[in-house]
Amino acid sequence: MSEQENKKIIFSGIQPTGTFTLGNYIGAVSHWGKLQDEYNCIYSIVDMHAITVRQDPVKLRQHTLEAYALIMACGVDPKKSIAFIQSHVRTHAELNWILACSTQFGELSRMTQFKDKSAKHPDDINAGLFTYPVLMAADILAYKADLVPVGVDQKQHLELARNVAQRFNSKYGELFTVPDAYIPKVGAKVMSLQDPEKKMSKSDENPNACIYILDEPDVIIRKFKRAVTDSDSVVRYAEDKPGISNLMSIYSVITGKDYASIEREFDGKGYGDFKLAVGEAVADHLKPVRDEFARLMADKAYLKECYTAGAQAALNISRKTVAKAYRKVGFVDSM
Ligand code: AQP
Repeated sequence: MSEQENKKIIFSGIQPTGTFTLGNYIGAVSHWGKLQDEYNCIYSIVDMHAITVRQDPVKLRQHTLEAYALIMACGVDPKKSIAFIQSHVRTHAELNWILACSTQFGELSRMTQFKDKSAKHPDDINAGLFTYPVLMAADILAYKADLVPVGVDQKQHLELARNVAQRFNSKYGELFTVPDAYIPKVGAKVMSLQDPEKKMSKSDENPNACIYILDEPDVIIRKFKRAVTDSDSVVRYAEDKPGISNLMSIYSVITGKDYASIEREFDGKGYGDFKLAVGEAVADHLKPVRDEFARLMADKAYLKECYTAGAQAALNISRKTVAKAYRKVGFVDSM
């Protein structure tokens, strides 16, 4: 990343908990590349967040490398942005502790992701799952990010990061930038293809519920054909048609067409034609991502070079913030 002081800073992260879904792509990662010229962008594969849910260590290592290659395949250029793996940069864990001491138990208890994930993993409601939003605040505040591109599901965590930043600043004096969410207008919450009341999630146990961005074209088309819709057969965006509305928002983001022109395009045609069109459009759109991913994964040495340089650049920025935070809370200088 070139040091351009006048540009705003963007931070965003993604967990290496599996291959990215179309939800991760449309809601977050597809925007990352486009933001690189206008902003100073910092992107992270947040492996420390991933272990709040039990992971197979071998798979986590593999998914982390793949996630790094995937963000590049989706448009992140490590020469324009800082792109790194979270556990490589010690300052995230250091700042996490400082911020944890400015976060209230009550506010963490209100986080819906904690409630959802504890219900999903009742045998492993660990402290890390509870304090996940504090680490996320550290990720963002360490770089004094102005903007955080996220899907709607992360809005509550971002609000908490804002509160923690403000609380720290008023207790100890100005240090952190209070970040704003950067939420896409369409596609901020892509829903499951099998249960359109639920968001599409990497870790969904039903593979038909998600489009993974590395799925083969025939798999993508088949999953869209099986998508749950309603008993009506009119392609129309409406609150009482969550399945069709979800497919319409996906089609709209991928093709750039608005809802009115999609309704005209499929006027008099059934759901079958529409689902096929969505499947084909998504499969075509993702082809270059799949090709670039395969090319990058074949060159592990280059990936390593990129994530090593990214971690060094991230550390250079964030250690200054952590050093200031340590001073402000009253820790004695170590050297
Ligand atoms: N369905 C979605 N629609 C729009 N945006 C989404 N995001 C996630 N799901 C959708 C956005 O993707 C970014 C990275 O998310 P993450 O991996 O850090 O965590 P997550 O939100 O918990 O994503 P998943 O896919 O649901 O992962 P698992 O299954 O492991 O919990 C975020 O910006 C998020 O808003």
